[in-house]
Amino acid sequence: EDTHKQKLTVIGAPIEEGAGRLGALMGPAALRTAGLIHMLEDLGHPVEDRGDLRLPKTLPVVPPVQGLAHYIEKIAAWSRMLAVETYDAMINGTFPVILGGDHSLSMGSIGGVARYCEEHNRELFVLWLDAHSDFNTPATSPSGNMHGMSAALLCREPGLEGVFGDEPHGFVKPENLHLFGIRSIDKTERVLLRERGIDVIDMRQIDEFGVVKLLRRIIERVQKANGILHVSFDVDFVDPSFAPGVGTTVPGGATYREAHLVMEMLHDSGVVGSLDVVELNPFLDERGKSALLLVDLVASLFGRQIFDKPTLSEQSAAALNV
Ligand code: Z70
Ligand code: MN
Ligand code: MN
Ligand code: MN
Repeated sequence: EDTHKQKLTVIGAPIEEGAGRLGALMGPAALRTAGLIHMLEDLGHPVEDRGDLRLPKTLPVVPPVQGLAHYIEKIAAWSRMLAVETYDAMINGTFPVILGGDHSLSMGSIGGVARYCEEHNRELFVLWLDAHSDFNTPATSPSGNMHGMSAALLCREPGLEGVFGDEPHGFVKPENLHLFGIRSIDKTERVLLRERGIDVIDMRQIDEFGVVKLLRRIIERVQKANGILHVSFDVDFVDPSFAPGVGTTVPGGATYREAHLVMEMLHDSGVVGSLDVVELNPFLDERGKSALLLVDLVASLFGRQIFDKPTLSEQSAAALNV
């Protein structure tokens, strides 16, 4: 989980059926065009690029759900495939980086990471950087779009068992899920989040306390448990003025510097073991702006610094009383 020069397995997941509009399919291609792989190598990480995965010709049969879950057969196929890929990457001692693709892919990517953690007795924590809480089920979802259901599935909410069927995957303990940057929650979704006691760090809290204090608390939890932190980065975590290339823009997101600071702190923490980069929609982007920002943010997560000293010296910190 040390993000310092660890070997990375990059997996492209061109999936868009989980989102309400088309275009996220082009996400992996845009991230590659923006220089993601070269950036990772320049930072000193050996990279195994598995390329972009493709759906199998035959999709799994999924029993009908109660409610709405569009394209569940395709989402199920992707989930099963991705869970195998991230599990294998971790078994091989590498750090899986999944390039989306819409956020439904996290059912699979985290499903595989969680399976690894369960089998190796490691406590899994998830940091969900997003404007949305993605905690709908087919019964509560107003849209039926499955990218709004991935966090719920991972926390064992009922109604989505057919996604994995009998295929191997793990779960996330609801108390280990940290939603961060949230500013859009559906009515029934809110009820579910409260009932399950999910940690929802919304933009109001970020305004009031700042990302540093709020994120430190999460990082310290993971460190104390000697856990592994999966980071699921939805582009709409960032304010649309900096990252317009997303299907659903929600104003009032993280600033350019807040987003970088989060990634820089995550790097320094040494606890991150896997990463999703999701919801980039190059069709809606402005001259590659969002793709380029994402590459820079991922660079911060993997150790790029503005200057040698990432934090204040002890002396300066004492002088500033921080
Ligand atoms: C809404 C739903 C969502 C992302 C939109 C929106 C979900 N809560 N997630 N864009 N990334 O349809 O469930
Ligand atoms: Mn999302
Ligand atoms: Mn979102
Ligand atoms: Mn199952």
